[in-house]
Amino acid sequence: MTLMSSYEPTQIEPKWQRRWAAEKLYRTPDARRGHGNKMILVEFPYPSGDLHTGHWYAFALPDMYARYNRMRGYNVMYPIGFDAFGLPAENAAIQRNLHPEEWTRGNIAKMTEQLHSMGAMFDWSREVRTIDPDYYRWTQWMFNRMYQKGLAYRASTSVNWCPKDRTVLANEQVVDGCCERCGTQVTQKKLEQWMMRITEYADRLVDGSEGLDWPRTTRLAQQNWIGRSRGARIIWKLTIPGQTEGKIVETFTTRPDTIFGVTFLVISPEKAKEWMDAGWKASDGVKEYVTRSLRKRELERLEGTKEKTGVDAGVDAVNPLSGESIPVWIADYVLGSYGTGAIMAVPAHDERDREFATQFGLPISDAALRDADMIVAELKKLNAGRPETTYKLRDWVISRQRYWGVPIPMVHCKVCGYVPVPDEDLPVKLPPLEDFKPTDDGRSPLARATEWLSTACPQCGDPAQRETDTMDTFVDSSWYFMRYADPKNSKKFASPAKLKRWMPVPMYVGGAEHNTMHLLYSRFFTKVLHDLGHVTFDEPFLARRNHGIIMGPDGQKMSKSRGNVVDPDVEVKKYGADTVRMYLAFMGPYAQGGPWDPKGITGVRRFLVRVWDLFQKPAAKRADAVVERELHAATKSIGADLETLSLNTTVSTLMKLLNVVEDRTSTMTTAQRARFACLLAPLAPHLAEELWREILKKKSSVHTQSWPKFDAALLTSATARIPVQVDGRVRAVLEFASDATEADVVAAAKADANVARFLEGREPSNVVYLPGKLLNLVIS
Ligand code: ANZ
Ligand code: ZN
Repeated sequence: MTLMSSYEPTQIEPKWQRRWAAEKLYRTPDARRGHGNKMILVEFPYPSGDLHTGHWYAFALPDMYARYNRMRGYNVMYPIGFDAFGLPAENAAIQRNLHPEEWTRGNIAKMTEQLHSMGAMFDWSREVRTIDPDYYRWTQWMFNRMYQKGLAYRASTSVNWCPKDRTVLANEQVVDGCCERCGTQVTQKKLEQWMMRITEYADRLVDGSEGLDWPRTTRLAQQNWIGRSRGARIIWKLTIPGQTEGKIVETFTTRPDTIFGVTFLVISPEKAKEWMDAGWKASDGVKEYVTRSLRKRELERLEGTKEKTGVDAGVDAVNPLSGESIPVWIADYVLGSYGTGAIMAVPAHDERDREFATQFGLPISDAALRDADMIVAELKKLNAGRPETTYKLRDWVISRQRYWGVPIPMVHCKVCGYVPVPDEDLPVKLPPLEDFKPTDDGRSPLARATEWLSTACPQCGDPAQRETDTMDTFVDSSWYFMRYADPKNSKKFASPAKLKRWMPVPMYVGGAEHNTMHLLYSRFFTKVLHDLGHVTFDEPFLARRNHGIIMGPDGQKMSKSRGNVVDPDVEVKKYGADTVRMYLAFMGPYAQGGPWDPKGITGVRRFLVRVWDLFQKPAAKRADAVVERELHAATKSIGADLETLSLNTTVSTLMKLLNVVEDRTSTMTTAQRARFACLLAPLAPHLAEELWREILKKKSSVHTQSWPKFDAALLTSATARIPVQVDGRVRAVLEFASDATEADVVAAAKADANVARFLEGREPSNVVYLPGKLLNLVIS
């Protein structure tokens, strides 16, 4: 009698984590003969200080996919790193009276330890941290390449300004008019900023997204964000009282076919202001209206429910095709920043125009629609218009007036203007600064690093000053995945040979919140590097899958104030990492996420205990046919489900398999156990390894095994057609239930008339039976 030990993940798991590290089991070579490379990418975490269930969901589940791919024969890289610059770290540091560097590095250390408890196949030797000068040197180098090509430039623009964080925000970081980070209402401010010319890539970013294996919602989100509209620009001659002839206004429309239904034009308050600045003598009413509307935020102006406001400009325009004279109005439902900042109003076809016309008693015309192409051709002939495409996308403002970021590698010289820091002088290291807090005047705190600040102009040698703005952290994360291919390279951001081996990324798993910014910026960077000849691909991520969000047990977003936070460290202590992993997989479709269910996790834990107990029993001598068929079926369906990240069904399939085993024989042959351990390996890597090496006494890791093969013929139906031979010659083909035993098959064969004829009453000297496949009765 053997003494049964109990399942103790707290002992098993750290043991294997140490062994795997010592054996360098998850080090990924740049190439492995006969194995294709596959980088399975997850979004590298922001070192907030604590690994939460969301991180587990984001990393432990793709780890199953990564492990499965490895067992399928790929040389899989599952890399990890830290996106470690940025505002939240800086704000947290200010709150705690710490330096951001101290805070960030401490968090990285803590999170690294927590990540180890997950038992994921991360290749830590390739870790990338955006705050390491060895990394951001290349972020700066890329900035310089873009500067050389005019893709990075400086311009004075009206920017989103968060008065609380005292920094510029990208449009993408403004949600409902408020700062995405702190919720404060964002204001507009005119500032000189460094920008990236992403608009130059607008068309390619739209068109390139079509061919990607991405969720449709993600592709649509990008397309909407870029907001390409095809239409026409139309030029209208104006009659302005008291002014000379020759003035015009241009409108942008997506509906040139409606031109005969135009009953008035509307210009934005911004356009009106432009006219006034250029000498237009507007009435007091107009002046008052323009001043008032320019104070409103864009968002308020767009809200459809509010009453429309406007004022007659006292100017007339001439329809270039009908010759009709129509009034020009000023209204703030027309935006200054889109199209030409002026529209032709067609109240018969456009909702907003109709509301406006009704409110102000302007005419509505029922003129027929025309053919859009013909209209545009006619306008072109008259020099009164042309086809035009507009975009909602704006150039990317990358300047931040904050400390904790990559310094923009520029020097300002009184003589030469802005001069890039030469490549050989990179990185421009972030100076250690005691007082790193932001200032109210919008000057970057780096201006206080007086010693660092003054330098010589790289061009003329005169005393000059360094740029004090730092880069938006989205720049840092726009290329990190490439660095994984060659993380230690000091000559290039990555060698072309290694990039070729690993890029583009075949599978990128992450959160839907990155649908626009991060994914769009990474695509932009990749296209730029491609055009400059540094990489051979121009899309970084061939496939993308989004994961859902884990809610608290109450179905609400986890938050400390609600008291519904599930701490993975606590769960791991209670149940073990394998249980937490498998439970997260089990809870529902990966793209959906859902609420944490304390009962659900105990169910998964019970399952693993049963697996453990099963392996404590002696192995069977002979394979049970039903168990065998179920194993084949499970091998097939778990494989197919892992392939598509349908992780919840992989767990239920394993549970079903275990039920069958327990119902039939409560054990398996040694060979069947080995296959079972392999099926378990991606989901519960520690337990599978324990069963594999300690109970089955195998030398090499279960994680380096091949995924078991399944026999499709066994699965096609519940019955099998088995050829029956007598002395190697087929004498009958008989149908059996797939779980028929050898004895069943032999008995039925003997009873078959034709088989009996060849047996001539003799007892076979030997019986060869290949389960479910063939029976040979040997008589001679
Ligand atoms: C005439 C017309 C008739 C229009 C019709 C639409 C429907 P998207 O698709 O978003 O690009 N528009 C143009 N510039 C604008 C601005 N600065 N502020 C507010 N509205 C503006 O929208 C393009 C349409 O939005 C344009 O086509 C214009 O109205 C309006 F039956 O022109 B349309
Ligand atoms: Zn100079």
